Amino acid sequence: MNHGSFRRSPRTLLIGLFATGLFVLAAQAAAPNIVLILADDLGWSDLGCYGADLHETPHIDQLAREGVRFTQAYAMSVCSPSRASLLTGKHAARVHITIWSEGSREGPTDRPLFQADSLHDLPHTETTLASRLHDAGYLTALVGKWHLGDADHFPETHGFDVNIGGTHWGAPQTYWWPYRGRGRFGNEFRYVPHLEFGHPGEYLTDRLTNEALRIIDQAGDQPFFLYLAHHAPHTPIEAKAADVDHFEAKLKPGLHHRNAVYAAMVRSLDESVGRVMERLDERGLSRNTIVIFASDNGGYIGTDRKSGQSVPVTDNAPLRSGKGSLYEGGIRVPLIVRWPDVTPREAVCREPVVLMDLFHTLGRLTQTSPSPTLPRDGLDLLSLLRKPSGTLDRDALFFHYPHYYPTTTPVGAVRARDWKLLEYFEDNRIELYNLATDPGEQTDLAGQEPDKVEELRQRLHDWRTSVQAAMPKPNPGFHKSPASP
Ligand SMILES: [Ca+2]
Repeated sequence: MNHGSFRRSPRTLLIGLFATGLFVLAAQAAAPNIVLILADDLGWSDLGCYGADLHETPHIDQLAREGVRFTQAYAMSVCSPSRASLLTGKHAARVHITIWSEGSREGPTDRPLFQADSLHDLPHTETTLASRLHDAGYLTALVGKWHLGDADHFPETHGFDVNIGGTHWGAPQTYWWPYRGRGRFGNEFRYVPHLEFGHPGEYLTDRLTNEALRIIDQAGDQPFFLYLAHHAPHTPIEAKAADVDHFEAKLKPGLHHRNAVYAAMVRSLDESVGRVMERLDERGLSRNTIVIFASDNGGYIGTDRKSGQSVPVTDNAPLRSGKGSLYEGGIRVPLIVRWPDVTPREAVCREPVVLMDLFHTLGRLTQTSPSPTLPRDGLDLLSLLRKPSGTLDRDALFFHYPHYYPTTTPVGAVRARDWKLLEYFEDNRIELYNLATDPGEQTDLAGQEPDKVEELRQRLHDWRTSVQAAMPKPNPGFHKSPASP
């Protein structure tokens, strides 16, 4: 029997391997880099291209002109849940991270409900976008905020080759080097690791940008995933004096935004985006780099009294409320995607999307399928990025915040096309809004639309069951004051 036709000579094998190697190299060279810039607590209307008046964001506005700007992008309502869902492609309720890490340890004991259980650490059973990209040959780097667990769950354990600054803390003690001190967070001695060598007057947003540029410079020919997770403009509200002076001088009655220090923080964030884009240009990488800009939750509408300010940090108008809440001001965020050869220029997309969609969208670059058991809580947005006027095959988006915050009591919500239903868990109160006619959620239609209420409430309950969402429990020690209504 002649096996000759099945046998390869060593020389043929060598040529085959060489060709395969070239193919792999070619594929790697073509793999686009990813720069994901995530702002912390930046509100939906905080950017020039989203209608801000006091704030100035020319570089981010330019990025929007070069790609697609989403007007109805959603996140979770606070930090850690958004970051967990973005990195895993799963809903935060399914991952069981529904409040920021520190908040999971202890909730209020003087309210009608005990908050739901929420994990402090992102479990290692989850597969992150970083691990998938790492396995596909990417250099993966986190620069900035992590907020998904203690040291044994730091970015290095979740697929990141490089971690600069990531800890379990959700905010820096201060934006000024050496980024540490005492007092602001009770007895906690917060610091930002890996930034020990700096100089007095150095500002955190600038420093993180320097570190990000270094990653771009050092990547060489390796495709990279740079997750630049800025702390700005989260509290403490601190900014560079010259910028604060600039915005103080610009303040006048009638402006939507009124906090000059916050405006200055947003300017530094904008400059960071400008510097990253400039460096990509200088290194000839712009044509092969996907740049995404987003925020992790709605703008913070309280005041930062510890920084000596009396005006609210920001205002998400025309949207209602802010960070923590499931009204639009708490969950709708800016999202801009610039993907060369995919996104058209100056495009606006009005289709509702959510940050965890990015996991499924960017995951396609790994050319591997995620585990078949991975729930499809998010969708691949590629078709929408190519044609921003298109729609997605998705009936509804769900939200779950079974915790307290100054803007809310424990609550769940569903958005189905133009309808939005909120269910407050203390008393099962329902509110219903039509976002097409009432984007500010001012007119509760629950009493007028009983059928719609029943339909959406049932969908919300079914969804919670399907993801095994943790719920708050009655507080037996809570007694309503006899004087209260
Ligand atoms: Ca946040």
